Amino acid sequence: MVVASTNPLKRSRTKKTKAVGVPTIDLSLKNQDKSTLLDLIIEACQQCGIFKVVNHGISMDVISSLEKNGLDFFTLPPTEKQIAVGPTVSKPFGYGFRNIGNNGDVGDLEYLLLHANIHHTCPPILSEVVKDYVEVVTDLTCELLDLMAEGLWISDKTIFSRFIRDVRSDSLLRLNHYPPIKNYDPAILNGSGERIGFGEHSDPQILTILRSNDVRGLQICMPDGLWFPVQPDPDAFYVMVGDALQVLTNGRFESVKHRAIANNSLTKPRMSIIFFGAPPLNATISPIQDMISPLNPSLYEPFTWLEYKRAMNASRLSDCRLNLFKRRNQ
Ligand code: GA4
Repeated sequence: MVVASTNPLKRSRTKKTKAVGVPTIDLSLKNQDKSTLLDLIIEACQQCGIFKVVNHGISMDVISSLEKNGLDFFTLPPTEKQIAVGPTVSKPFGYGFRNIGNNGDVGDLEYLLLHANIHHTCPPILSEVVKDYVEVVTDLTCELLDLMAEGLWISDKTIFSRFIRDVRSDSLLRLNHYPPIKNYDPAILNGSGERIGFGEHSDPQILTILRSNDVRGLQICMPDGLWFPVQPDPDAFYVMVGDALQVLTNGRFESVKHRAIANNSLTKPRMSIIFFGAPPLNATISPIQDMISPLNPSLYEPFTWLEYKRAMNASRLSDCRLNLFKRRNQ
């Protein structure tokens, strides 16, 4: 919902309205009132860095098949999960449990991290359903990025989506499985005593497309630092601006800090399926020309996606990696 008001989720420098909660974008508007759709998308990206997409056109069969096969995978005994992944898959890809990244982050979850374009990172028992899902979610990501470019009045409408369409794109797919509560592990309580499923962070990539079952857990950080719970909606996708899109738009869009609270259900697992649309490793990321002017000089030094990944892999989840690439002389 976007309303005229005085506070929450404010991010833009120039906006007269401010968003409350997570805006919903009805993608079917593209056939009826495209200019309203473009305005709503830009408003959502500028003010919140997150929106929910309904009427996205992705078949529920493709989503349910991946969800079912994913849940079956996580139900396997631990040794069989490793066997199903196969011996050739190496970190960070494959099956993970509790440990996130290389630098001591932990959460109450298990996961599969797959490369969207390097097929051997996917357990063979999931490869068909993953392939189908990646195909449709890539199309949705690119459609949204093209709408963003158009809404920003950028003449080259595929300037963002070309990174994702590139066959060398470093896009990822992640299945996060948050088990129902069994016992409390004190190591996963954060400083405020909350049980954490996946700690606070912004996504490093260009665009994130998240779908979860109907178990709650996702939260976004408001400008005042408070956490706002995002209602689960299995029929919709949540779209989040990533760090690379923040740089490409020269800070006009801001990546959204989010986290997942550990599952509070006694019986039902939470499962999220997350696509991270990323550039190829050798792509240079810097503010695009249309976003730079004497009044809006470039805020970031150019970097390659590989350099950004190195910075990520050396950091903790909650670190702000973009600070490393901010221009200092302004
Ligand atoms: C957050 C977004 C994606 O899940 C991810 C994560 C990655 C990982 O799990 O290996 C990172 C994290 C994520 C950013 C900082 C580093 C790297 C864990 C971590 C502590 C796959 C990604 O691309 O960056």
